[in-house]
Amino acid sequence: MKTIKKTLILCLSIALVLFLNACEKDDPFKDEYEPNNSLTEAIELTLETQINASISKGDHDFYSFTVDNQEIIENALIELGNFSDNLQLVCSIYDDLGNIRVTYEGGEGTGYAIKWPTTGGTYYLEISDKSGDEEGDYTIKVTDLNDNDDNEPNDTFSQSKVISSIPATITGTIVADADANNTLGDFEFFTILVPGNVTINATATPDYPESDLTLNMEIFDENKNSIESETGGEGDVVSIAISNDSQYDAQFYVKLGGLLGSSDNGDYSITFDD
Ligand SMILES: [Ca+2]
Ligand SMILES: [Ca+2]
Ligand SMILES: [Ca+2]
Ligand SMILES: [Ca+2]
Repeated sequence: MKTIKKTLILCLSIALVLFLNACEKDDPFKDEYEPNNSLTEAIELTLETQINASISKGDHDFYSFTVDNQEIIENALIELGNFSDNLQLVCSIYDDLGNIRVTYEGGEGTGYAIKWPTTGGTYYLEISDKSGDEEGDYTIKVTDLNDNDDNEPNDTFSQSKVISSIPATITGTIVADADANNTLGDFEFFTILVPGNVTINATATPDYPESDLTLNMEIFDENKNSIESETGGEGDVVSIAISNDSQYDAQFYVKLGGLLGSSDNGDYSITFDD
C-alpha cells in the first residue's frame, strides 16, 4: 500500500513537472534572448540588425549597443516596432555606468524611433510594457546614422574651423539641439581674422525649403569674451556684423547653434563677407 502511495506521488510529481515545463515552453512570449532581465544580463545588439523579441507578463528586456563616432556628435537611431496590439512599450536609456539618462514611451500598439546623440560609447536599453500586464511581440534595431557634416569636430573654441579667405560659404548640419539650455549639443565654431577697420558679416541661413530650424549665433573676441548674440525664429536667417574698430588685424570666434524643429532637419549654410 505504502509503495503504491509512493508511486502515485512520484507519478503526480512527474506529471506536474512536465505540465509546468510544457506551460513554459508554450509561452509564446518567452523569446530566445531570455534571461535578459537586468543590466548585467543585457543582450548586445549588432548595429543595423533588427531582432524579433517578446515581452511576457511582467518581463523586462535589457540590451546594449556600442557606437564609435570618433568624438563627433552623431545620432544613434533606436527603432521599436511591429508591436502586438495591446503592448505599450517603455524604453529607458542607460549610460555605461548604469545611470538612467532618459525614458520614452509610445502609444498602445504603436512603434516609435528615438534619436540618441552621442560622441560614442556603450549604452543600455531597458524595454518593458507600461502597465506590466500586457504581453506581445516587438522588434528592435539600432542604427549609427553617421549624420554629421564634414567640418566636425567643431564643438569648442579649440576645435573651431578657420575661415582662411573672404568671402566664404560653408554648409553644415546641426544634428543635436545646441543653445544655452543644450550646452552639449552640436555647436559649430568658426575662427575668422578681421583686418583693421573692417567689418565682416557672418550670416547663417537654414538651408532647405520651409525650414523649421531655429538658429542662434554668438560672436566672441580673441579672448573668448562674448561681444554679441542673436537668436532667430523658426526658419529665420541670423546675421551679425563683426566690426574690427582697431587698426590692427584681430581674431574673432563665431559660435553657431540651433534647435531642430519637427522636420528634424538641421541643414544650414553660413557666409562670411564684407
Ligand atoms: Ca523578453
Ligand atoms: Ca527579459
Ligand atoms: Ca554639425
Ligand atoms: Ca559641431
